[in-house]
Amino acid sequence: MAYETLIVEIEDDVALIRLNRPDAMNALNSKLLEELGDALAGAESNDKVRCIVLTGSDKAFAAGADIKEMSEKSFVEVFTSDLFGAGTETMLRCRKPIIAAVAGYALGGGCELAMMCDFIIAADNAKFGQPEINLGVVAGIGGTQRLTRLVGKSKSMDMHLTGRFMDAAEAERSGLISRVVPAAKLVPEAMAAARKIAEKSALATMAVKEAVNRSYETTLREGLLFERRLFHALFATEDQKEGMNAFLEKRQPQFRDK
Ligand code: CO8
Repeated sequence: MAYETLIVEIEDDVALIRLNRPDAMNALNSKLLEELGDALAGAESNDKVRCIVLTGSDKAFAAGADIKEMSEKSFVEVFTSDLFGAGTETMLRCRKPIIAAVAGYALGGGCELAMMCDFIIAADNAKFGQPEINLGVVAGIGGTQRLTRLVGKSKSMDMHLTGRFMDAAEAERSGLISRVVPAAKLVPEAMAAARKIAEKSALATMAVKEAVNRSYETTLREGLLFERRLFHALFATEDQKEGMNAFLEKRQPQFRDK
């Protein structure tokens, strides 16, 4: 399907979704978020897709919500339309793993979008920030909550209150991202990680997502119980037998998502 604000390619079991508003540093407007929701729903229901990579350009993953689009809106308009709320829901519901591949700016809603993915691989030129304070507002799609959980209160407060940017090295040190790679290798590296995930049993990758995400929502005791039950439940699958037998027989497993 052709989109106005995205380029979507499917290759080797991986959907590569590229944000594509080059004139506006990939700022997130309603159209882009609507199309992103559609592309993610399409990837989720497509049997040929086992993992998703979300990326931008080499200059910007996304420089935030579209300031031009929202600057004149009233409280009633943003409240009643649930501005950006619905557009991001599909991403949170997606059961297939999503990797954010971030080069350049990931600011405001762009940083929040990256944090909504399952993990972030960044180019060495990446810059993360929550500069909404400079616009007289605060983050609105999870920045105060997710950044705080990822990097801790002190650094999160620093980022939100000063509006400063964090480079890739600081982001890796702080736990915001999983790895830093040279800018030219960003998409190949993210695609390689996605292909590796695509080789696993989808039953196990879904279980990983559910269990890790649950750690944000519940107590340690409940989370440990949830994880143990998922572990037990996977013994009802053919893929568990295949995975363990393949190890014992010193061969590669052939998972069938059964
Ligand atoms: N919105 C709209 N247009 C943008 C945005 C944006 N967020 N960011 C950049 N652009 C546009 C610029 O206006 C410019 O367009 P034009 O050429 O037509 O003037 C073009 O992109 C290139 O930008 P610059 O000339 O500014 O490029 P620089 O290299 O000088 O600077 C920066 C790049 C640092 C990224 C700079 O553009 C910048 O600071 N952008 C704004 C960053 C920002 O404040 N982001 C936060 C936005 S608010 C937000 O994300 C809230 C999310 C939660 C909403 C939830 C609602 C419920």
